[in-house]
Formats: sequence, C-alpha cells, structure tokens
Amino acid sequence: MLNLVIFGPPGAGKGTQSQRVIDQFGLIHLSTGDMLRAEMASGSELGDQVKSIIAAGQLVRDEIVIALIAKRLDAHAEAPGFIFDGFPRTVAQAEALDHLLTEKHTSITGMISLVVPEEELVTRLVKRGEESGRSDDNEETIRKRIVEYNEKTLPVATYYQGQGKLYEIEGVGSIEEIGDRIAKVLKAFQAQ
Ligand code: B4P
Repeated sequence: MLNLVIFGPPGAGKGTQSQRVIDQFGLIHLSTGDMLRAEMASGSELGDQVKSIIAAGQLVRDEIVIALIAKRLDAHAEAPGFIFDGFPRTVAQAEALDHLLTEKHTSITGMISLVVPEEELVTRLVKRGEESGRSDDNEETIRKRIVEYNEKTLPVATYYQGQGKLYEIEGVGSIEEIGDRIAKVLKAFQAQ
C-alpha cells in the first residue's frame, strides 16, 4: 500500500495537491478538514460542537478526529492506499494513526511536507475567504491558526523525521510545478 501524509501550515496547498495525487495514483483521500466541514453543514451534534472551535482557529479534540479517521479506514478496507490530508495535526494523532495502520498490517510510506512562508499563506487564505466565505479564512483567525500550527502541529514533522519518512517540498510556485515535485517523490516510493 502507498500511504501518504500531506503536511504543511494552513493554506500550504494540502487539499489542492491531494486532488492531483488522487487523480494520478488512485489513492483514497481522507481530509479531516473536509470531514469536519461536512459535519458542520449537516447540523449534527458533532458539527455544532466543532463549529466555534474551527471559527476560533483552534484544533478540534484529538479523540474526535481520530474517531472520524478510524471509521473511514474501516470503510475502505480494500483501498490501494490513502492520502491523509490535514491529519495527523498533533503527535497524539500521529501515534494513533500508526496504531490504527499497524492493526491493518500496513504503515505510513512517507510524509510530504509543503514549505511555504507565512505571508504567502495569509495572502492565499484571505483570498480564499473572500471567495468562499469560510468562517476561519479571515486574517485574525488565519494568524491564530498559524500559531496553533507552530505550537502543536510542527512537532509531527519531527515525529516522522525520526522514522526517516519526512520529504520536504518547496510549496511556492504554480500548482503544476509543485505537483510535479511531489510526483517525483511518489514515483520513487513506487519504484522501491
Ligand atoms: P483544513 O481543511 O485542513 O485546511 P487548511 O489547512 O486551511 O488548508 P490546505 O493546506 O488544505 O490549503 P488548500 O489546498 O485549501 O483545516 C481547517 C480547520 O479544521 C483547522 O484549522 C482545524 O480547526 C480543523 N482541523 C482539520 N483537521 C484537524 C485535525 N486533524 N485535528 C484537529 N483539528 C483539525 O489551499 C489554500 C488556498 O491556497 C486555496 O485557495 C488554494 O487555491 C490556494 N493555493 C493552493 N496552492 C497554491 C499555489 N501553489 N499558489 C497559489 N495559491 C495556491
């Protein structure tokens, strides 16, 4: 199986590049951001619980996102592989993911980490906010999300680096250029 984590700060292009990887490599896309937004849109109890957390730029509780991922892994038992987008976002989530995959006799192949400077992130997300109206895409919340990322999420890169699985990719350039950089790494995985 090819199991990838696509990683980076808010607005790094994780969702954008995941779409290209799915098209090229046929992996199942598991985006915790999309799952949480679907819960909010459905008006479920869980959706109501997470709405204010996301609007404040904070991370949703580990137990909630781990349960969402576990459910999806079970639903796609025959998949050729997964791309985890926006998950894991804490070391506790990374440990839980390793545990879930070990139970399925598989593991993470590698982490693709998109490196993008902060001001570029803010510019991208403010623009998206103007177009989509997403409650967390305004400058004040974006800055909070970046602080939350630096404090709680960056250590996840160190976690995978310790396993020899971290691949850093320059995340500035056209969507195609970045996609080509990622595809080169993934083809090397497939050749192994
Ligand atoms: P996510 O949905 O994961 O969103 P993101 O980090 O904002 O975006 P991403 O990096 O995917 O950027 P995109 O491709 O869209 O998380 C939202 C919130 O959900 C979190 O803040 C948190 O509260 C919660 N959450 C999610 N997962 C969680 C977890 N595991 N644990 C706890 N809480 C969790 O690109 C952004 C913009 O840039 C787009 O408009 C795109 O068009 C543009 N863009 C992309 N590539 C570009 C390029 N090369 N050049 C110029 N623009 C580009």
